[in-house]
Amino acid sequence: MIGTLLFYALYPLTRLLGSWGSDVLKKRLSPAQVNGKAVWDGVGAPTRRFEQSQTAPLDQRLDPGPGSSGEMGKGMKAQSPGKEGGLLPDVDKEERAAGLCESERLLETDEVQRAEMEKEAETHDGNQEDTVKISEQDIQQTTAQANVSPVTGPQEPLAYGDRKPAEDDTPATVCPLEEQTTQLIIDESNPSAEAPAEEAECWDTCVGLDPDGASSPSLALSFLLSDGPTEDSGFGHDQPAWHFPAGPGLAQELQCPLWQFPTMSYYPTLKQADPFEVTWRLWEEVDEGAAAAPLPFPKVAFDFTVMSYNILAQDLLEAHQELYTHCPLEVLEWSYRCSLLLKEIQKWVPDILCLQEVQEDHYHDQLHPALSQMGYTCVYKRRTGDKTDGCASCYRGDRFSEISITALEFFRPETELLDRHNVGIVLLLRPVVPQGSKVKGPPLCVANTHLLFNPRRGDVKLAQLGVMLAEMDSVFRSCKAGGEHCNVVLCGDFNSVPNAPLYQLITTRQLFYNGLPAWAISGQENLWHQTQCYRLFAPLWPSSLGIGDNCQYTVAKEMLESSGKHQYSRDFLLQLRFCPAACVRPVKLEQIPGVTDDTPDASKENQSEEQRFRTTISHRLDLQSAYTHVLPGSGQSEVTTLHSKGAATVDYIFYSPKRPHSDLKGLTLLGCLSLPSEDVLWSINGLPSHIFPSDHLSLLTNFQLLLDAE
Ligand code: KL2
Repeated sequence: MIGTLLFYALYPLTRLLGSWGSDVLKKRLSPAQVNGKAVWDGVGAPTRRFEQSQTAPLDQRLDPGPGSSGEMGKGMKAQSPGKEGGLLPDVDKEERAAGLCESERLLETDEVQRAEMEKEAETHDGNQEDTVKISEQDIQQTTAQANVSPVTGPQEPLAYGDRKPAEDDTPATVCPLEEQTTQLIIDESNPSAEAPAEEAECWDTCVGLDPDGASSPSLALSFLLSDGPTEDSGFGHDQPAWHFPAGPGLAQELQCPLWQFPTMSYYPTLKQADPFEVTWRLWEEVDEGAAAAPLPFPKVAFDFTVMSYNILAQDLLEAHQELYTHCPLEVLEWSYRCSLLLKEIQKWVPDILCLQEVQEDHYHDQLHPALSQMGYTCVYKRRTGDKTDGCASCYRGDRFSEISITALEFFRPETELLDRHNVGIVLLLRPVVPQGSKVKGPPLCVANTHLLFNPRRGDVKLAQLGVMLAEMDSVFRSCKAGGEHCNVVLCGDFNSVPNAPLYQLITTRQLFYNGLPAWAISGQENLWHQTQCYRLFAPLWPSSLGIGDNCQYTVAKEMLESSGKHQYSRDFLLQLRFCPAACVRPVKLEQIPGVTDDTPDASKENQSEEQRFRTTISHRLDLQSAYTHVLPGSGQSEVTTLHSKGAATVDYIFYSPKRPHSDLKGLTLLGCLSLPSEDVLWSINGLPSHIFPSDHLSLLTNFQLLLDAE
């Protein structure tokens, strides 16, 4: 600690003195040389060392090189102790400070001793090689670490364990890695072997850097620092996991000092560390396919992947900053998050991509252009109201063609319950089968939504889901009418936890909701202690919505849209005939013969309310979740979203599964990208992070669809 403080206090001083001293020296002395080339002597512009093969004859290496090196050679002679005795102590000091190698010092002798020196230098040749070998060791270490640890810059993710770059890490103190790399390439041409420790130190202290960066670009920086996501295109068969290379200390390596005290180093000595990888998300195969009964006729499989991802709209992030206090500021910047996000999409290249919280300007400015370039066709639907985000559903044009698109708005001014501005998109796609193939892919309905967040308004969420399911059902039925079976995928952020009533409606097709507290529908919060709470009673939504309690359109959608003013259907009003309010005759009601003179007959009231109103909602789509929501082994809950206030699963990919004996109907789940537990996510600093760009994780599944091969 004290040493470090001393270092900070003395280092600038020594640099100042050093630079002053060097100016003085430069006027009188030429820089030290090795192999006929100037070497950096601790001050001034550094130059490259060991450019030529260390096995080249010494005299060749001692030949003055082109340009100034000849002059330097002469200058070097002037440094001989005999001629510049007065400067000797300074030179020695400078040498020590620069930590010049033994071989260099040998070269700094009188010309008279040259022949002798040549001989001696030859004996030191091995040492030079050793020096290089050490440098190679360091190189390997450096490159290994560079390979396992991403760059500290804002565009690259940092792996867990890496030091966050200090805010005052100015470029001046950071060693340009490309230059370092160049040095490494040069040195790599030499065979390596073990070398004494002092030689290693010598290399460390003597190594020079090309000031111009005029170095071989043959080893790209991006290669050294590249991480999995950028390199691996195509769906992760080569690398079926979410690999985050990690390793100790690249950040420290990047702090390559221009000079350091031989005996005291601010920078910890590097320990040889084997590179290691940390895998946060694994691709998990699902054995569903094996369980499926073999079909008696030839079939063709069409595999496709689906990603659902709430990407966290920047405006929402800024509106709820209190949720992200655990995050370093740079991971909250849109430019940083956007680049991570695109890398993630590029890594997995899902065939279908359902995004939520897509901010409109970001969609138009960055996401849509980038996704189009990746081969996606996209449909965007912004939320109604003031919020600037919405949903985007994209599909790869080479895998699917479009049959129809429906953008849904859940806000219905005529329906009190549907007064929130959430939206959804329903696509009807057809798989693209290889050209010349006789088979026709069956249609696939892909629905994407982001339901209302408000944990207390489960009633609104249910109604929004009802609208979504009705549209999907309509698409399903129109396919059926055309003689085709439509497979279904429903994904998005449902703002409801697994097995809560809303989830149960989706997966069990039915929900008895009468009397349920509204907060219980989504399960986000437990407000059971509240004495007063809003409860759900039948009917949940009015018939004027045009959607029955079976989540099907009751009237043709077109009719409903054209008859905008139509409020209550006859059937709905008939249900109200004998309700308690209707049986009480208003005191001031004018009596009109044949119209208001008939008092409601209470004897007809024997029909209970439950009989008159169905207290359940249901739907007809066969849906199940691709994820199980618990981690195998530990049994811990999977988490799809996490921020300062909590973590939960609220994102899902539901699909219509292939049932036994269902011929070609249904999808087979082949695999999922695993989700972590909350503990694991907090161990990597929560969300968003240098690894994951949103406060949600992406969900990724692989499905198989069978086509008749006839
Ligand atoms: O939970 V979310 O985040 O699925 O990631 O969906 C909503 C919330 C999103 C869209 O409305 O905005 C977030 N407290 C915390 N988060 C909120 C709040 C709130 N009061 N309101 C909206 N969101």
